Amino acid sequence: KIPPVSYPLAEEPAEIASNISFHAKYSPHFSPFKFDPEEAYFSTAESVRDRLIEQWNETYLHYHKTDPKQTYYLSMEYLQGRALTNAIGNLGIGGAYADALKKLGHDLEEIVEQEKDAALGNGGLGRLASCFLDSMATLNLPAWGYGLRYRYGLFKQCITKDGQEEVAEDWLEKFSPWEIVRHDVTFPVRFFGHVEVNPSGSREWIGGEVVQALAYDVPIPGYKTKNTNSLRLWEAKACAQDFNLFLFNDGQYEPAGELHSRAQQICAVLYPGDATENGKLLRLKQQFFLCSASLQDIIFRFKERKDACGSWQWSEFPKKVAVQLNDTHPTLAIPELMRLLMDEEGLGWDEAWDVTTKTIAYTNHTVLPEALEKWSQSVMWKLLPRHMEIIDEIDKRFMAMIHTSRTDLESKLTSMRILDNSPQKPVVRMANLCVVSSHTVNGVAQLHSDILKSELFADYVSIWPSKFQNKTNGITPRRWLHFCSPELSSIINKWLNTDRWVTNLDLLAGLRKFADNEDLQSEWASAKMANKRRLSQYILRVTGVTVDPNSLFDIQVKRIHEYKRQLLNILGVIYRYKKLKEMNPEERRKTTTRTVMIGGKAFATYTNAKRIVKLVNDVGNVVNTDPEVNDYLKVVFVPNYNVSVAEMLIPGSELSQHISTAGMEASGTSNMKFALNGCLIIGTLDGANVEIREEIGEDNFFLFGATADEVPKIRKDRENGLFKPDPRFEEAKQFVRSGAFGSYDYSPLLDSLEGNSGYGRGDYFLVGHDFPSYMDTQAKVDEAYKDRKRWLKMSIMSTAGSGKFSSDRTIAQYAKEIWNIEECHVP
Ligand code: DL6
Repeated sequence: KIPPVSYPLAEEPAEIASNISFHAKYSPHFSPFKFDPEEAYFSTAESVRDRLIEQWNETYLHYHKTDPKQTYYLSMEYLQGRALTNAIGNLGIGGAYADALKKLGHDLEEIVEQEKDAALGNGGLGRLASCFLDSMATLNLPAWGYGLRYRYGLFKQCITKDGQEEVAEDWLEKFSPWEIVRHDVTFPVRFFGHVEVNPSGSREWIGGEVVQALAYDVPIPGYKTKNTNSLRLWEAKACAQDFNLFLFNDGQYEPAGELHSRAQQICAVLYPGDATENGKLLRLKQQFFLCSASLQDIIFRFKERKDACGSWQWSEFPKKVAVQLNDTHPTLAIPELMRLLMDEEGLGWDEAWDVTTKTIAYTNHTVLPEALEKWSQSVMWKLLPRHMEIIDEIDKRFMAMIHTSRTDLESKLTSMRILDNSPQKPVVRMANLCVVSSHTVNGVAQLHSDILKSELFADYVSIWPSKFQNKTNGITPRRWLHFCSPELSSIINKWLNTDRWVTNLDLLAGLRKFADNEDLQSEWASAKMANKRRLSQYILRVTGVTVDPNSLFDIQVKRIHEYKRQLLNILGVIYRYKKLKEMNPEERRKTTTRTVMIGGKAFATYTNAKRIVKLVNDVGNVVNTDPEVNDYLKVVFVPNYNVSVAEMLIPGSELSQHISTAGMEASGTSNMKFALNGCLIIGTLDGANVEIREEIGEDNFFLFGATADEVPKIRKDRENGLFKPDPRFEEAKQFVRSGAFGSYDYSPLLDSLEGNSGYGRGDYFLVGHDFPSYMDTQAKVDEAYKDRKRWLKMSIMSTAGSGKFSSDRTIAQYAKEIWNIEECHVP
């Protein structure tokens, strides 16, 4: 036991200032003689971490003592963003810290800006995982996040004259004050090798190479509660004995450290390119590394707690452990749990299968065929021979079940099987493995879950009808309103006469009755204007473009993808620009002035997405420097979109675009963040838009475009030559082809919108089909914006209708309907 420590964790600003100074003086990371904003950030963060550690230790002990059932969320991605504002906000000490820093000659807002985003994810899926962690802690749920500690997370996007350039982002350049390295928590993880049969008949995976998984814990505080959970991130390390001193002393430096450098590669990069065989192998290694280390840890904890109470049985495991797979990336948890139970713990197949299927649940986040993971069987046999034996056996038993009890499905078996043995490319279908082996499968918005049941997983539904659920996504109201827009948050407190909406978002509905109130509208407008001014300054700083805070701020920020249709947005802007140029000054003055902001990263090898980034930048360069038009339209590409940039953009937004081809966006979560901040949505009936529109009311949502049901027929008609393009669409494309935005050859991008059929041709994403209704709806937006009272009412109604989209609601549903866990409040 550690003896008592005399280091008071203070409440008063003067004492907090002394805590911060303590770290500035004694931190081994910096000179004790200077205290610039960066050093002030690190010492502030370290002083906050002290508090988190206190709560985190108490939480661990409480869970250990009470031994509740716990959830383990396995995710290859977390987009945590910055932690300081969130931590002091959740601890309820933001004001005291601001005052303490003032005493030390610093400004909290400036200090917060020093922190680098932890970007260990790509987009919505990773940010969802981070919102879930916040809600799990806030709801006092005994839960852990497990992930990987990538050395380089998501790349930094630089915009050059050629478009997007990717640069490695070193979030650990100095160090992260939020993680606690756990030298006491390590597990071996094996790759390659072979399987041997022991005299007893049991199977053993041996040989190959073994790396150590070392835990780094990031405390996750709940809002105004002592419960502080853990995000455990694994790093791969080789052992000292793997360093070949003999070779090193012989001058063979690289071979001497080969195993070390191979271990380091595992967590070097988030989503290493997988075009090469090496790249594929590395990704698979990452996935297995996460699954194996996490399950060994989970089993260790289960046994430790059980052993302390006397005799126990493995059938109790699912009563203490719920494992949630965040998409198929951690699918290998299934065969790894089977292996650990059978080969290490000595269970038979049936018992191990029973435990595994009662423990594991799977969330699907996409229906896009290219995103449904399939791993080459030969790569899997090489890297994970024992797991392939297990997967093969699961596949055989599934087939046997169909042959004996569901002969009506035999004709579907080829596509339902886990193994696709087609001779050209035998693969393992990870989604099928998840569906067969999980007790619950869920989609992330009602429409998406319906599509899973009626299309992607329809054949399985007839076998296991109750396995399939919907859990509409949500976002944490703390980060996405309370902390990122303090002005709007205070207005809501005032009009609702409570701040309880921060943990009970349904209370926002109470704003509805004031939506017409002129006083509220005027306060609302000033808060929005303050946020727009702040955003304008940011835009000027990062792009050099001056934007008018009185213009309509129209924002689309998300990963760049053809199905998300940033191309529809920019073609609409191009048409608007052309019309503005054709108008006389009097006509121009009557238009609604807009600032269109588009941001997002394109995957490094996704050529059409990168062309879209370039096009938006080229359009911006022309429009923003055109003196005839630039008082009425500005086009800004916001570089390096990430969580902290979102926290600046979303509060300042008035219109945001969620315009994916219907049926293709599983949910979307930025739509929820924008609506919560009183931003109106122009969108298709896709993903969670459907539910957002239901909640905030049809009159407050600018709807356009084909519905998911209509899409197949529209594509078919087009194949049959029945598509008649709108003249406005043709004019916009022609304008780009004419070279109006420079000499770059956009024809491959525009050609994808021509022709009759095919993915990547024939306008698969229906930009042309939806263009006219999009433009007509944009004209309605322009009209609505001119009516200030109406717009403000719609804005208030958007916030008021956002209660459903709290991740607290989503997580409460997971806890009750999938995990069967209960709150375990640290007293
Ligand atoms: O569920 C979180 C998020 C959804 O909001 C998005 O609609 C969905 O595209 C995303 N899915 C993924 C999965 N991989 N892919 N592609 O990122 O999940």
